[in-house]
Amino acid sequence: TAIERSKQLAAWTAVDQHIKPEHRVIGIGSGSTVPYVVERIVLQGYEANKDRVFIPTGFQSKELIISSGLGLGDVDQYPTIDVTIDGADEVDLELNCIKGGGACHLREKVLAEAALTFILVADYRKNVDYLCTNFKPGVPIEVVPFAYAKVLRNLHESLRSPNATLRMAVAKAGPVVTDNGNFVIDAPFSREDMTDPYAIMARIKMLTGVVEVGLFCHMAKAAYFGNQDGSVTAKW
Ligand code: DER
Repeated sequence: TAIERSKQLAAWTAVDQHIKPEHRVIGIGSGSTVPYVVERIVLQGYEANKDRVFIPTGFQSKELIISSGLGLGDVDQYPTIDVTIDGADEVDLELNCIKGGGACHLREKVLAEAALTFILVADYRKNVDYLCTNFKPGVPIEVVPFAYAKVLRNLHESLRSPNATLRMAVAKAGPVVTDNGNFVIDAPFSREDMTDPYAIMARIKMLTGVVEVGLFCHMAKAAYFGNQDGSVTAKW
């Protein structure tokens, strides 16, 4: 499909532009765009990858690294990463992004922060001027189960997100449970609130019980979007 092709375009361009032969520790994100990143890395060949370690951002990412035959590393062993490439749910004009559509944003943010270079790859739907434009569920927030109802109330009553909801699972009764054993709240915000996503992120982060917020502000060095016409848009 056009969307899958645009994901592949973005991913291949990012790998070609930002993974250098001397890079030994590479962070691998989560979602449906990142498999095209790994596809391009594998295409570089055994020789190029034999001394490299690839750090996962969760269960799906770890399985992708293993099934692709790439060397698996752990962020405990490699707390400094040369480059992390990850997907995004939306990216605004300043490269702030919403992440967590796949409920992986805690470990993703750890690897984004541990990376000397953090790169985003996405299809054209994610390329927006302001966050919460297309991505209607809003900002994913990982919370400890004990505190989810309290955090929901805080969002409804104090943080202008009256439609915030606990993310319910589809193939499992009850809420989504993250790789870290926590719940996820999705909190939509207005365009005006998303003119300063950092301020919103900081206020959410201070709510007791919040583990991590799916707003990655001032972290990405560049973002690549595949377009429907086969071109690639780069933002940096
Ligand atoms: O959950 C995540 O953070 C993913 O990276 C998500 O933001 C992007 O997923 P996609 O590549 O399947 O659109």
